[in-house]
Amino acid sequence: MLPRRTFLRRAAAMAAVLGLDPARLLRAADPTAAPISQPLSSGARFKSGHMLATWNHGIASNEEGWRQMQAGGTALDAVVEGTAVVESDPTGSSVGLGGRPDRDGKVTLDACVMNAAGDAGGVCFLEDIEHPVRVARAVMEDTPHVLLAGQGARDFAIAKGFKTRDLLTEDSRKAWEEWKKSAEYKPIINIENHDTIGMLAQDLEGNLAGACTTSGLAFKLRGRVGDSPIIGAGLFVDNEVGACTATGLGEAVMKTLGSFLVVELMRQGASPAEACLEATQRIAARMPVEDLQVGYLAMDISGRAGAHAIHGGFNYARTLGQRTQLIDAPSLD
Ligand code: SD4
Repeated sequence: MLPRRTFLRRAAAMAAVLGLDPARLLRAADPTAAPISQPLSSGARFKSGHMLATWNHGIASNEEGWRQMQAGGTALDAVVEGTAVVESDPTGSSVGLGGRPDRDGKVTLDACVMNAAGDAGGVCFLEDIEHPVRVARAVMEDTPHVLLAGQGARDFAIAKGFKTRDLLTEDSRKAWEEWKKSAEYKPIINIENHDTIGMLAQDLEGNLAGACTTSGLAFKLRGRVGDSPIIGAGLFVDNEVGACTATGLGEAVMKTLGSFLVVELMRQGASPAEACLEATQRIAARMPVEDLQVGYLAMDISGRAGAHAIHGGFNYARTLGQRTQLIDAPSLD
């Protein structure tokens, strides 16, 4: 007998060839199959608190997220305040304060959030505000829009009471001066530059939320925006299925709409690990990947987690109830 997932995939492919509605074919062929819009993979909704956050700094994010949930906060509170901790850490060289500047020496920030209702907010090319993730939340909650950019995002943040500050630390300024000596425009790709925080949470009610925040590629062309504030690319949350976030070279993630892809694969029955693997393979099939890194991190509503990267070196923090582990993601290498 075919494994259920293989059966479902083949049935869907067959439906496409025959020009049929795959959901109807699945129901006709397998009376136990859920409609295609329902999660096929999951069991019961997990309700004990589950958080995933990219890279080593994810531990600090999850600790704050756990505090938020213990105090009655939602998954959204957990991811916003969890990632805000990393935004304030001056040692993180690709998030918030201390983030590496663009090639003109300016720190420009990208972030987005998504909640269990499917609401979304983001900011991109934002300057002088330490917590873009909180501004992204305000865009979601207090405007009819999804994404504010540049000066407009900065004006909005100030109107909302956010204070401005210089985000270029001495360390970042020195790194920029060193980079300028090479006199050749080349952004540093993420294999070494590891701090973008993508965080996913499922709260004690079983609801999902996600946040992603970054200063993007070091020494990028001024005005460049990556995947991190783009819903579906750097982050996607569907409270009926699961959530995914991305880290790495944003251009590769945007061209394949990676986080949306991972959630849709989970909807069709893939586990978080299988979906992340397939999304990295999708990139590798379309472009040379020797010099680029992308990592995907995902959870589903039944409490399963998974990750996959193009190259080794991507890790993430997982908190399940009170237990936190730092886990190395598998890679295509
Ligand atoms: C970007 N995806 O701006 C971000 C960078 C990143 O860890 O993830 N760094 O392309």
